[in-house]
This record gives sequence, structure tokens and C-alpha cells, in this order.
Amino acid sequence: MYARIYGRLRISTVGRVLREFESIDSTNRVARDLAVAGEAEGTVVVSVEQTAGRGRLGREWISPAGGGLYLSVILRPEAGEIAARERISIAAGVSVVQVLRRLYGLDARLKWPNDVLVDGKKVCGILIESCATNEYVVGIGINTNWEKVPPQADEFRRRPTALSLELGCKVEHGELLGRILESLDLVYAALRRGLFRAILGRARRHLFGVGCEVAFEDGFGATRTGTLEGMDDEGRALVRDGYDRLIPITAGEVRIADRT
Ligand code: BT5
Repeated sequence: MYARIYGRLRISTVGRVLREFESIDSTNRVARDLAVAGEAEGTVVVSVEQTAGRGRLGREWISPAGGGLYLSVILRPEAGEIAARERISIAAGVSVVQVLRRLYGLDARLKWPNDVLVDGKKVCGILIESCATNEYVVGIGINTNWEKVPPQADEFRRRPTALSLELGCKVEHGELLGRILESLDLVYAALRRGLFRAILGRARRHLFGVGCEVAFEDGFGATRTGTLEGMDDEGRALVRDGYDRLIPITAGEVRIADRT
């Protein structure tokens, strides 16, 4: 189904092998199994529908047939090549933000560390799972063609949207997939060449919620609040707390209080 655009891709690693499915439980699950079985780096698993699409921390990612692009990529950076998984995470988010801005002219923003929002609503979620040392599966779900926001969304943590709802027309999955793979391939190549700073520059430019009040976990299980100031050179979120201290946040979530 995606073969037409796939044939014209300008890629070196990401998208070298494309495994397409009509319906599977989760592209991340299948990609992980393939990775463990030795599948080549850059292999992409894509499915028209997921019956058990997953988010972080065991959450669900609703994945109706035709309503989204659901894909997972196997990456195996050399040891020491990429200092932290967080970098892959930011890079994946940046690659989606760039495509949505360039292809559709949308004001897509990166919500730290790797959600993508349009008009404050979630259009894309990214799930990075490690299989082994220096082996990752990067899962990307983008809501594409929805007629309306599904009823389950009342329970969602943040209001969702889809490209069709923002653009007023349907999008072509093959074209979107092609551009995402090219974009991801470029940022991944940049990461491997030690150019994380360049990716970070783009992430900073399009970061959502700067200046907003946020809630975050302090590492000891307590929830605290502060103001999002940006990202440090390692890609950690920087939050200024009530004592005027700048706190770098590495893991967990930053909830933007006044926009959810
Ligand atoms: C994410 O988790 O945002 C990561 C989602 C990754 C999905 C892709 S699809 C391809 C690959 N294969 C998989 O099985 N997964 C990946 P998280 O930040 O935990 O957000 C999940 C939360 O977002 C849910 O608990 C809902 O509140 C909400 N949600 C569920 N489905 C959604 C959708 N389609 N659009 C927007 N929000 C959604």
C-alpha cells in the first residue's frame, strides 16, 4: 500500500527495509520481536491498523484503520555513538515536527520530550523502547484522517487532534510516511555524526509551553510546579521552581498546567 512513495525515498538507513501489515497488535511489539531475531537496522514496521497500540507506561494508543500512520523503526547506534536515549527521543520528535511544518504548513510544536502538538492538541505520540544495549525501537503514531474526535478522547490526558481536522482535508499516507522516513533518516545520521546541537536548536525553536506553568515529578515521587524555561544542552527540560532554582528534568513527564 505504501510501495509507490517508498520507491522514491532518499534514505541511507531508516526505511531500508519496509514491512507492511494490514492489522497487527502493535508495530512496536512486532519491531521488537524482529530486532531480537536480528532484523537489520533501519527496518520499518508499518500497519494500517493496530489492535493494541501502546503508549508509555502501559497506556493505550488508539489506532483505527485509516485514521493514523503507525510505524516503528529499529535503530542500533554504535556503543558511545549516541550518549543517551533521550537524544533519540528528541530527534524523533523534531523529525515529525519538521515534516508537519514543511509538508502541511502547520504550526507543529514539540512538547518535551517527544509529543507533537498542533494548536495545543496532541497529533502525534512517540514511544521509544530499548530491546538490548544500543538497540532501540522508535514507535511513531500520527493521527491523520479523522472525521471527528473519537468519543474515547473525553478520557484522554490531553485533547487530541488529527491532521485532517487541522487542515480541513484528508492527507495521503504514502507521502507522509515517505517524508517521515527521510526526515528521521537525516536526523539519525546527524546524531551519529555528533550533531545533536543542531537538532537541539530546532527542538528549542519549536518547543511548546515555554513560559508556561508546568508540573513535574521531582525524582522522589513528589509532584512540583515551576515555569518551563527551555532545554539544556543535553536536551533536558529546564524548569524554574518557586525558589528560583533552575531544575533539569531527565525523565518522566512535564505537564503543562494551563494548556491541557
Ligand atoms: C504516547 O504515549 O504518546 C506514545 C504513543 C506511541 C504510539 C505509536 S503508534 C506506532 C507504535 N506502535 C505502538 O504500539 N505504539 C507506537 P503516552 O504519552 O503515554 O500517551 C498515551 C495517552 O495519549 C493515552 O493514555 C491517551 O490519553 C492519549 N491517546 C491515546 N490514543 C491517542 C491518539 N490516537 N491521539 C492522541 N492521544 C491519544
